[in-house]
Amino acid sequence: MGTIDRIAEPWGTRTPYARGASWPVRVDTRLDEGLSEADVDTWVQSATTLHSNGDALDIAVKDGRIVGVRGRAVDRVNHGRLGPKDLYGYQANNSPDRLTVPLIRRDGKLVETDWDTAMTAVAGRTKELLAERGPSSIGFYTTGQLFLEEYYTLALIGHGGIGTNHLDGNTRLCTATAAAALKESFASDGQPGSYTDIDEADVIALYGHNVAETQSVLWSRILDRLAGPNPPKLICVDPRRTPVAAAATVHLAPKPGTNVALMNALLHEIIANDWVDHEYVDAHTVGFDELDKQVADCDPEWAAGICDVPVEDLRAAARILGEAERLVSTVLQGFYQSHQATAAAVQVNNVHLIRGMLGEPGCGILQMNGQPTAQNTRECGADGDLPGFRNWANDQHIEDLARVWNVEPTQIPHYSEPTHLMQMMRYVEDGSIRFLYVSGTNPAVSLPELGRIREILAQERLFLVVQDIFLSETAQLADVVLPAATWGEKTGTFTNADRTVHLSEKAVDPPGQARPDLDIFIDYAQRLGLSDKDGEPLVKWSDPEGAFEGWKACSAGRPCDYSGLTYDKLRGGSGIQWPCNEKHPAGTERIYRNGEFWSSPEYCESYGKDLVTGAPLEPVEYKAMNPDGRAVIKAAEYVPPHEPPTDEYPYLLTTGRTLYHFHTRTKTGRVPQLQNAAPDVWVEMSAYDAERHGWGEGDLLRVSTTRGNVEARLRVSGIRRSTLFLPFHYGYWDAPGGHAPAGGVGRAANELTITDWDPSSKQPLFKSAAARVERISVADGPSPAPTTTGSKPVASGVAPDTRGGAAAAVLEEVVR
Ligand SMILES: Nc1nc2c(c(=O)[nH]1)N[C@H]1C(S)=C(S)[C@@H](COP(=O)(O)OP(=O)(O)OC[C@H]3O[C@@H](n4cnc5c(=O)[nH]c(N)nc54)[C@H](O)[C@@H]3O)O[C@H]1N2
Ligand SMILES: Nc1nc2c(c(=O)[nH]1)N[C@H]1C(S)=C(S)[C@@H](COP(=O)(O)OP(=O)(O)OC[C@H]3O[C@@H](n4cnc5c(=O)[nH]c(N)nc54)[C@H](O)[C@@H]3O)O[C@H]1N2
Ligand SMILES: [Mo]
Repeated sequence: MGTIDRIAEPWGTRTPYARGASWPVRVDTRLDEGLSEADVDTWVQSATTLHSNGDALDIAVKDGRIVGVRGRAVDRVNHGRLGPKDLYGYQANNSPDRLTVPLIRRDGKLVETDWDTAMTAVAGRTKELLAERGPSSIGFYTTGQLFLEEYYTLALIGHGGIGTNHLDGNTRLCTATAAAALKESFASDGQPGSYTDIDEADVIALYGHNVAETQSVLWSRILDRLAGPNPPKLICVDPRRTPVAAAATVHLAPKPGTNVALMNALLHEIIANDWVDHEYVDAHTVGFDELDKQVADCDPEWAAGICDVPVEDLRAAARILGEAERLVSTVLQGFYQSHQATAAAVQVNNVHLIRGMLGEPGCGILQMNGQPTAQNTRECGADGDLPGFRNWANDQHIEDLARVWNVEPTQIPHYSEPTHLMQMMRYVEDGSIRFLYVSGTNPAVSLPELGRIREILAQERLFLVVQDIFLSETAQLADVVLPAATWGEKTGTFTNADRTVHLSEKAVDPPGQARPDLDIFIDYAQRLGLSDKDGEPLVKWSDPEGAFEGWKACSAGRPCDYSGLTYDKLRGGSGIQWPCNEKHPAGTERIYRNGEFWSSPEYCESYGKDLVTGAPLEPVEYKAMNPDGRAVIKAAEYVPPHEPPTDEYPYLLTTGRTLYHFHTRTKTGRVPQLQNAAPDVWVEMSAYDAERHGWGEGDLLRVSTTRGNVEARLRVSGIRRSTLFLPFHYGYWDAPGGHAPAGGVGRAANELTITDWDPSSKQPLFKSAAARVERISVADGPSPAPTTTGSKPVASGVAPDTRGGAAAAVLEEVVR
C-alpha cells in the first residue's frame, strides 16, 4: 500500500503477470484531500464514465456529497484499477457552476425559469410542428454518455411515439464505424472479443487506437503483460509516437488517410505466405476469393509508396500477424474518423477471419467503443439503428418491434435507415428540421467545420433544446436549457466495449432542480400525450428499473439479450457480459465460438452496404452471397483521401485526444489536477519540419485550412513528417469571449475540419485535412502540452515534466 502521483504516473504501479495467468488485483483509491476511508459515510456501486472501458468503482459519499472513488477489486474489467480521469474527475459533479434551474430565451437572452414553463415550451413547440409540418420536422441528437434506460425511452418516444426517422447520437462521430464494420463482417453489431483475451494473446495489434491515453486501465493490463514472462508482441499503427507506439515491437506510422492501403498490404502478405486457415475460411466464411483478387497486387512496395512506411516494417508486421498463435486486434478513431473508415475496419476483421482467429481465448476483435455508454445508444436504437439490433429493412423485425411497443408497424418509420447526424444538420440548415432536442452532447465544439455549425444552430427558425449539466457552448445557443442530473446522481445501467453491463446507482441528490434525463424524457412524452394503440401511455415505466425491465423484453431473443439480467444480479459482484439469458445465466465471455454467426437473412441486423458508395444491399443481393450462419469477407479497394495536401496547404492535419481531458472538457476542465496537466491547446509537428522552418518548442503558430484558423503553441513531438496534430478538447466556455472564437481565430480543432463522412458508417472525417501553418510569434516559454503522453517532446529538457504533486495523491493497494 502506498500513495502515488497518478498525473505523473498515469498507469500506476506495475503488477506483472504471465500469459494465461490471472491479472493481479490493484485497488486504486482517491479521496478529497485530507479525508481517509474512515471519514466516508457510504460507498455506492458504479463504473467509470469518461471512456468506454467500464472500470467498476464505488463512489465515496460524505454528508450527501461525492468525496472520492475506489476501484472494485471483484470486477472482471479493471481488477480494482482506475485511470487518472476517473480518479480525479468526480470533482466535476461538485462544480459551483452546474446548471441548477431550467433556462428559457426571452428577448434574445437566456433567463431562469421553472420546469413547468420550460417543458410547456418544449412540448408546445413539438405539438405545433407536428400539426403544421409533421414528424419529419422534429429531430433528436443524443449521446454516448446517458444510461441504457434513457436511450431506450428516447428511442421509443422518437421512433414509436413521434414517428420521426431523425434520431441519432454523437456515437455517429464516435463508434458508428465499429457498428458498421461488425455489421459488414458478421451481419450484426456485437463485440466478438473480451478483455481477458489480453491475458492469453501472443500478439496484440492496435489500429489507430491510442489505448494508453484513451482506455488507460486496459493499457495497464497490456503493460503488465509486457512486464511479465512471455510478453506479447505489439503492433501499433499510428502516425504519432504515442505511448503505444513507443512500446510496440513494430510501429507503422502511415500518412493519415491511407489505412486501407496499409491493411491491403498486410492481407496480401498473409495470403502470399499462406498464413491462411483454409479450413476455417471454407467452413465459416464467404468472400475469400474476392479478397484474394483485391489484394493480389497490393504488395508492401505498393503500400510503402502510398503510406510512406518502410517496406521492411510492413513485412515485419505481416509476419507477426501471420505467425501469431493468439491474436487480439483493437481498432479506433485513427481508422474510424477517415474517408474509408468502414472499409479499413473491415480489413482488420478479415485478418482474423482468414487466420481463423475468432471466438477462442486470446483471439478477439475489439472494434472499440469510445464513450462510456455508446454501446447502449446502439443497442437501444437511439442512434440510427433500431432497438435490439433489429434490421430496418426487414418487415418482420419492424412488426416484432411494433408488438413490443404495442403500436402499429406503420407508426415506426422504416422507409430508409434512420437519418444520420450530418444529414440531420443539413436538414436543420435548409429548414426542414425546425426542432432539435440535443441531450448530453456539445456539437458547437465537437462537430466538424464549426463556423458552419454555429450558424446552423443559431438560426432564428430553429427551436433548439439543450439538456446538459453545464452551460456548454451549445447550451448558450439554445432556446430552452434543461438542467440534468448526471452520473452519481441517478441510477441506470451501461455496457462497456467488451459487452460488460454495469449498474450505476444513485449516490447523492442532483444539485438544485436538476433532474435525471430519464425523468425529463418521460415528462416530455406525457406532455405530448404519446400513447400506444390501445390508448395507454406509450412509455409504461416511471423509473430506471421499470425501463430496464422494458428493455429486457425488447432485447429478448436478439443478439444483445439482457433478459437474464436484473438490477439485483448486477449488485455486489462483477459486471456481466451480454448475451445473458436463460441459456447463459452468467453471461457470455466470447461470441462467435465455433464460427457461428448471427448472419442468417431472417435474423441479421443488416444486409450490408457497398463499401465505396454506402448504398444498402438489397435482401436478394445479401441472400445471393449465401452467408447463412457464415461471416462475410468483404474486400475494399484503396481510395486516396478527399482533401490531399497542395502547395498552398502542404500539411496533413490530424486531431484527437490527450490522456488528461475528456472531449470538450465540460467535466475535466473543471478538475484542477486534470486541467493543470493540460491547460490549453497546442500543435504537434515533427523535428524534421520544425528544423526546416527554424521553429522551436513554444513558438505560437497559426494553423489554417480553407475553413478556419487556430492558434496554438508548438510542441516538437514524435509525429511523422508533414503531419500536424491538434487536440480537440479546447472550446470556448472557459476562454475569453464566450462561445465563439475571438476575432475569427479559434482554439477548437474543429474550426479546421471538413464536412465529409465515410460512405458506409456516415462517420465524419476528423483525422485528415489539408492545412498550412505559419509562425505568429517566438516562444516565451514551453507549450502547454503534457510530457507523459503522445505529446512527449523529442528533445529533453525543453518543458517541465507533467506532475500533479501532493494534490494528486492516490492510494494504491496491490493484492498479490
Ligand atoms: N483521455 C481520453 N480518453 C478518452 C476520451 C477522451 O476524450 N480523452 N474519449 C473517449 C472516446 S469517446 C473515444 S471515441 C476514444 C477515442 O480513442 P482513440 O481512438 O484512441 O483516440 P484518438 O486520439 O481520437 O485517436 C487515436 C489515434 O489515431 C491516430 N491517427 C490519426 N490519424 C490516423 C490515421 O489516418 N491512421 C491511423 N492508423 N491512425 C491515425 C492519432 O495519432 C491518435 O493517436 O477515447 C475515449 N477515451
Ligand atoms: N476534431 C475532432 N472532433 C471530434 C473528435 C476527434 O477525435 N477530433 N472525436 C469525436 C468523438 S469520438 C466524440 S465521442 C465526440 C464527443 O463530443 P461531445 O459529445 O460533444 O463531447 P462532450 O464534451 O463529451 O459533450 C457531452 C456533453 O454532455 C454533458 N453531460 C455530461 N453528462 C451528462 C448527463 O448525465 N446528462 C446530460 N444531459 N448531459 C450530460 C456534458 O456537460 C457535455 O456538454 O467528439 C467528436 N469530435
Ligand atoms: Mo467518441
